[in-house]
Amino acid sequence: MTALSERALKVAEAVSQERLWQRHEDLARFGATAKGGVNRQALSAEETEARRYLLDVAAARGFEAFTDAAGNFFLRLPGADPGLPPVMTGSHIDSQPTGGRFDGIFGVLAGLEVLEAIRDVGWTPPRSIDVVGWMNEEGSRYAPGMMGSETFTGVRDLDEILTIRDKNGIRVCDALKAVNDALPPLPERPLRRALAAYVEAHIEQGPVLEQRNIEIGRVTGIQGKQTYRVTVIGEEAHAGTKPMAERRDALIAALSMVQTLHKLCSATDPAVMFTVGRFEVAPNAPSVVPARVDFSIDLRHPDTDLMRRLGGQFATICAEAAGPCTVELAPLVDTPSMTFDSGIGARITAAAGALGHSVMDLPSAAGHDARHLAGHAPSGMIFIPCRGGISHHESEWSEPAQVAAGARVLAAVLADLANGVAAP
Ligand code: HGY
Ligand code: MN
Ligand code: MN
Repeated sequence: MTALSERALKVAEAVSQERLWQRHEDLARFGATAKGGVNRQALSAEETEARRYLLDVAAARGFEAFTDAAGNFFLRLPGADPGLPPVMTGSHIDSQPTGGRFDGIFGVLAGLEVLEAIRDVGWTPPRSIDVVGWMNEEGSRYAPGMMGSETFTGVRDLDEILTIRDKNGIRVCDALKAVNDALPPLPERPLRRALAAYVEAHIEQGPVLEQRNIEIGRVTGIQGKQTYRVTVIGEEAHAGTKPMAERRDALIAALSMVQTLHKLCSATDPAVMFTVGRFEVAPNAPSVVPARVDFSIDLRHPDTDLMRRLGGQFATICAEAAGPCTVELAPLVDTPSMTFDSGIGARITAAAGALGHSVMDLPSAAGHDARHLAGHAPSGMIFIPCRGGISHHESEWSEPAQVAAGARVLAAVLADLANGVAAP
């Protein structure tokens, strides 16, 4: 049984629910939407101001701040022995266009609260603790998502991501330069830095904890995910004069592809998650036969082999449904189902119990940067409930007590990891 140290309990008790909740209120201002959510796109002006806010808070508490070539940012509580690999926590501050106030940001603010609690108890751990804000986790403005954590861990090359463009043609490197130019200059540290451990706190983005009335989730792993970009090419024509039989209508072909793929995925297994979230028609004019359709595919399943067998059929299905049009299916992401380090998981369960919180094991249906950190250092995730399991929605919500409970468990786990000179 992993016992909790007195030190860990003391740090956890120093977590301030009021301070942590106020920071959530403050951060929700950056990209606030009329319906109470946030639209804080990766490397946007809104994210820049959110970074500024966090840098100011860190500076006021004497924490160090730095970045890396991928645009991740780090807030550090320096440890007594700078030569030891740090313990890392954090998540992302970018959001979906109709995002909520907690997805990603809870993990960053809970990590920052842990640094403040450690400062408040006047302790300097042997290991430094870094709070990271991963660049472009959501993949909304720039696809694919998780660019920052994938580049940090070497899953993706830096050169590959820097030239990716958003729908306005702005490259990642240009957007990143604008962010860096707008903020106080930060030291840059290398990618792939050694870490002693990584622990990410996040809302569940599902209904299980709330339905079971459980306060803390020890995340066992993350299901597999494949994403694709599909481009269907037809030909513009006059809506009034071009005979239907002679048209190369990209919309009709794309709809046939989506319907066929959706039917296959729905019939394969109830746990298959198939989503076409982006569907762009060009020239998108009422009296012009569509000449081009670009759409996204997001496919997920806990069984990697099943997911890959299914995804492996998509190119043929799209080609068969193309009719007089042409189609290109470009794979973007293919990440297998993964499980987290059992040692870190055991510490999460022990900390929750020692702090008097109910806890259960559960897998994550949503993706997280932690999946990539798991191949870099012993990693784990802590979940808190969110109302109705709703996320990627402006009504996403968690209560102050739930947010504080997650931060206390995170504090206890990080304190013990940072106190251990021997790697966990
Ligand atoms: O899509 C995901 O699973 C994550 O919330 N970005
Ligand atoms: Mn997230
Ligand atoms: Mn998300």
